[in-house]
This record gives sequence, C-alpha cells and structure tokens, in this order.
Amino acid sequence: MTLTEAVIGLLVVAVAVGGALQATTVARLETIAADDRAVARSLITALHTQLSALRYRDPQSAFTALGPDAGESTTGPAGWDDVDDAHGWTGMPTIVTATSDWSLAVSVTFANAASPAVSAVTETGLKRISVTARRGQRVILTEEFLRATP
Ligand SMILES: [Ca+2]
Repeated sequence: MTLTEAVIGLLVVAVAVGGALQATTVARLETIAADDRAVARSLITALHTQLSALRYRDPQSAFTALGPDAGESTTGPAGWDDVDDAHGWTGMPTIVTATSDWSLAVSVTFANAASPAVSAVTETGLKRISVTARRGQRVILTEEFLRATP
C-alpha cells in the first residue's frame, strides 16, 4: 500500500464515520421532536380537560364578548367559570407539573355553525378553542377544539 492509497483510505473512513454521526444526530433530533410533541399533546389535553368542565357561557353575565368578564381572574383556570375565559391566557395548566420552559397559549373565537373552520364575529352557539404549546419560543403543537352551546 502506498502512502497515497493509505491517505485515500483514511479519507473514506473519515467520510463514512462523519455520515454515521450525522445520521445518529438526525435520529436523535427526531426523537427529541417526537418527545416534545408527546409532552405538548399531554399538556394541551390536560388543559382541554379543564376547559371541558366549564360552561359554554358565563353563568352570571349576559355579555357575549370573549375573554374573562369584569371582575374575573385572568391568571388561570382556577378563576374561570366559562370556556372563553381562557381567551388570551398564556401559562401552564395547574393540574400538571412541567418544566418552566413550556407554556400554553389559548385563543377562543366564535365559529360558523355550518362551517366550523370559519370564524364568526358574533355569537353562533359554537366556540373554537385553539391551544398552542411552546417550548421556549418554539411552537411545538397547536390543537383546536369545538364547544357548542348545550
Ligand atoms: Ca366567565
């Protein structure tokens, strides 16, 4: 084996090892992404469970604007009495423990009853709740739920 052949052989090995390391890194990143999606789904499901226990409409107020009504807490689920009190809220559900770099953001809109993917400006008897889970500043998952007036 000449010196040139040896150098070429080393280069081939180096490229092969580099490719294997890159494949391992990609596989690890995909695993982390899948883990993050699973955590995000779990956090969103926990909040959805809390929201599902709330009324469609505020029991004390006839006011139909979305968001907490006058005098209601904006700090989290414990102060909510209807589903759209969550509109504009960002935080973590109280029934789960998660690392501090996770957060949830909620948006509630009226939805067109005949075409729920379309938002409506006024009360329709159907609300679309969108929950976005972030890890740090990165959006991991957004899920939407519909809630109809009983
Ligand atoms: Ca309320």
